[in-house]
Amino acid sequence: MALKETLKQKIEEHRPRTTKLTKEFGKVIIDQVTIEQCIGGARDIRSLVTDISYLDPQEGIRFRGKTIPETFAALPKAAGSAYPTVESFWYFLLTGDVPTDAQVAEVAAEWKTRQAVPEYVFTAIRALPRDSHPMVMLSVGIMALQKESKFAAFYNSGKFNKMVAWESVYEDASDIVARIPIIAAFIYNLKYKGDKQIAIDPTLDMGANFAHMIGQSDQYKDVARMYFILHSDHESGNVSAHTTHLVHSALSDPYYAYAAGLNGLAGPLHGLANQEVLGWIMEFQKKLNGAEPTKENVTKALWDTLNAGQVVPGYGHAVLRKTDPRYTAQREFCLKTPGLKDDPLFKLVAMIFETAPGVLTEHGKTKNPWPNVDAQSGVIQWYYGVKEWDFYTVLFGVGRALGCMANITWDRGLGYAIERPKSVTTAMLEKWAADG
Ligand code: NMX
Ligand code: MLT
Repeated sequence: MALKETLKQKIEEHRPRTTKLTKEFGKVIIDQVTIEQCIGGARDIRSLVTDISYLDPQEGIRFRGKTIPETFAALPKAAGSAYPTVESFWYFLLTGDVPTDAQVAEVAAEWKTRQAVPEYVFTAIRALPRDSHPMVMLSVGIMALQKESKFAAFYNSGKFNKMVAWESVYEDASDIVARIPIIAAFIYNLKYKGDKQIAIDPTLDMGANFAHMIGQSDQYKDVARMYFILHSDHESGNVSAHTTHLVHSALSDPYYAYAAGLNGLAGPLHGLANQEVLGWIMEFQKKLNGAEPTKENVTKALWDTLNAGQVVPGYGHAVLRKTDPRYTAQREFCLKTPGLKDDPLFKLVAMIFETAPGVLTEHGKTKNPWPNVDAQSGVIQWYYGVKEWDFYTVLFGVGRALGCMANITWDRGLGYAIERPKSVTTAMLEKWAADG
């Protein structure tokens, strides 16, 4: 059965569960809210629902119930590779089923029909100053594409129907995931390669084609596949996924919603941290002035950062309380890749891994002194020659599209309401505080 048909069946089977929970058990209490949470970024309040992924503070992410190693092991692999295709992962995220080779081939063929990006999108990006941040370019590219929205067209058709609205979200979502790597590669070549663009190779899967379009080696194909899958989803409360969900809850179409999500991803406490990590390392190396990095000078650099009131990029997390398994997956990729495991930058990042948790624990502020996904990702890009670190968050944004688009397809399928939490005033908090 084709992906959309399978999804239709899954959504229809799932709907009664959501309806029953709302109608029969709607008043069951699953959490309470403290003043600290109200002021402190709604941390840990259980108020979002998704079945696409779940983040356990100790274990890390599970995609559709599978850990990262289980996901990589279960999915059909790209030809000649130990890594799954992004296409197979997309099928899995949307349906929860491990696809057959034939189902993966169908998704790949479908993406080929969706890949072509209209020229006006490139014109809009080219019109920006060349020193605009690549995340601005990506966000503009997605916004420019909005006029293609099938969901917006359906909404404006006069035939809008909540029961089938998810189908046009699925269409937009599939267009976005198929096109975003093409836009990202265009931005890369525009900004860093003198606008020497490389055409799509229609014989390649998404990750391999991205590698080809940014002029990369064969080895980078697996980097792209791994990278996009690892960055795809991190349950629903993170800034990019939550923003996408929130904006789409107003029935803004997937283009508006994901451009908003990308704008959140561009924050230094979120996706921009991967660029900040490389910036931090380069600054550190500059100060070393040719000397060898040691545990002592790394410790000093970490304290200098903390004493300057800055955060150590790539460390800490709002939910995780252990090393991020996405960090571990990338570290293992480095360790098993000849050349990369002996690379000086990898060695330095490994030394930061040995040092930073102790320093952060002694500093005593962060609830999680362990590395997150961003602490390791730049090293791999750097090694393969993608040294333009302000591009790294764009790579995150290509991967995150998979999770955000799968989530809002299900949001519409299950008819989730417009998101509208209630705010209170400081005086109200003070009164509740005084009342105990
Ligand atoms: N370095 C220094 N201080 C930190 C760090 C860090 N890496 N992480 C947290 N803190 C501080 C934080 O600023 C806060 O200080 P204050 O009380 O003065 O406001 C205190 O520790 C408590 O924060 P937490 O409750 O541990 O963390 P929170 O949930 O608020 O924030 C992050 C989570 C991820 C925003 C935070 O750990 C951070 O800023 N990390 C560095 C940036 C980063 O790597 N972000 C990427 C996250 C993953 N991603 O890709 O999105
Ligand atoms: C993410 O992947 O979105 C980050 O780890 C941040 C988060 O989960 O809050």
